[in-house]
Amino acid sequence: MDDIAPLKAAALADFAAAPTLAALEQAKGAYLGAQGRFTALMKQLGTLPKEQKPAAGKAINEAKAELEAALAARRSELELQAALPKEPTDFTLPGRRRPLGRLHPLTQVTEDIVRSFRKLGFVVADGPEVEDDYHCFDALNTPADHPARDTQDTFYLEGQGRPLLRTHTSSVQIRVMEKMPPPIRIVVPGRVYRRDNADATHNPTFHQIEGLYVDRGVTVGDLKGTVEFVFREVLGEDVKIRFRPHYFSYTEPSFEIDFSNALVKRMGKDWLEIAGCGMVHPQVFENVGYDPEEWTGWAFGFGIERIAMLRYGITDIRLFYENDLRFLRQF
Ligand code: 2U9
Repeated sequence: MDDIAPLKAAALADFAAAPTLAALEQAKGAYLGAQGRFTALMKQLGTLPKEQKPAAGKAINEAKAELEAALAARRSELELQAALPKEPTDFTLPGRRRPLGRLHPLTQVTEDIVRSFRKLGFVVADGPEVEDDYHCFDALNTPADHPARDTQDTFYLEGQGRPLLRTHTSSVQIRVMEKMPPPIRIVVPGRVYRRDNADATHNPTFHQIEGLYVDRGVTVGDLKGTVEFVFREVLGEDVKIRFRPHYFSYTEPSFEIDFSNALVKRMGKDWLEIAGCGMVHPQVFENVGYDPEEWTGWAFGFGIERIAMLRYGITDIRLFYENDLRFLRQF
């Protein structure tokens, strides 16, 4: 009986100290194998006087159960250790799999246009899609009786100050000029809303990119050169553009921009209308507190869907919004 406790303690210590599964199996053999020290102790049981056997047998069985439990615990500990990587793992390393998914074609076109304007020193500006009459229309010299302000053409929301969904991103340029003195060189990509009925080329929401350049002595020549540079980058070297006189309330003079390339020719046309632009109206400068005698500037606007449809030869605008993977996977 006196031998059990020290032997058990020695076995538990050896099991706990076994550094590997193999060492553990060896330690197990040393105590519980055929020639093991604990097995030898159990063999002594037969030599004991009859009255001592039950107590000694019980103590030995309890000790043996304890040793087997300790063995099992140490074994699973060592198995877990063996399964772990030998080197510490750096979870910040890039994965080996190719990135899943891709950017929507409208996002790709937007990023290409923005990248091109960045080369010329433009920065991106952003603003709210829920606007007020002032920033969307009044500040842009668009009078109260202008058709754009009709509830048939613009989405008005309920709430204080007659909020509306912006019909163009021009309200962002107004907000930037209200906050910052000239010179200004910004592009504003974003979603806009118009009460157009959905057909193959119109949708109640679409995306625009508009730009604004304000400095001293800015000319229509700067405008034309910039537009030409960007369209060549986005739609190809063979692109030609031309300006046609037009009317916008926020620019004077105003132009529509036509462009031409091999694709347009293949459509059986010489020119395709693609954007609008002009020199910022002096009244708009007055409205934001810029002196129109000191500052001149130009602005342009174009629809991103329209550019993307031309670039990829897409004939139905609704494909952009349906999230059909058979369509999206092609870009
Ligand atoms: C300020 C002053 C002037 C932005 C401009 C256009 C002409 C234009 C259309 C193109 C296709 C909208 O998406 S579309 O339907 N835009 O023709 N946009 S000038 O003029 C501005 C903007 C901001 C402060």
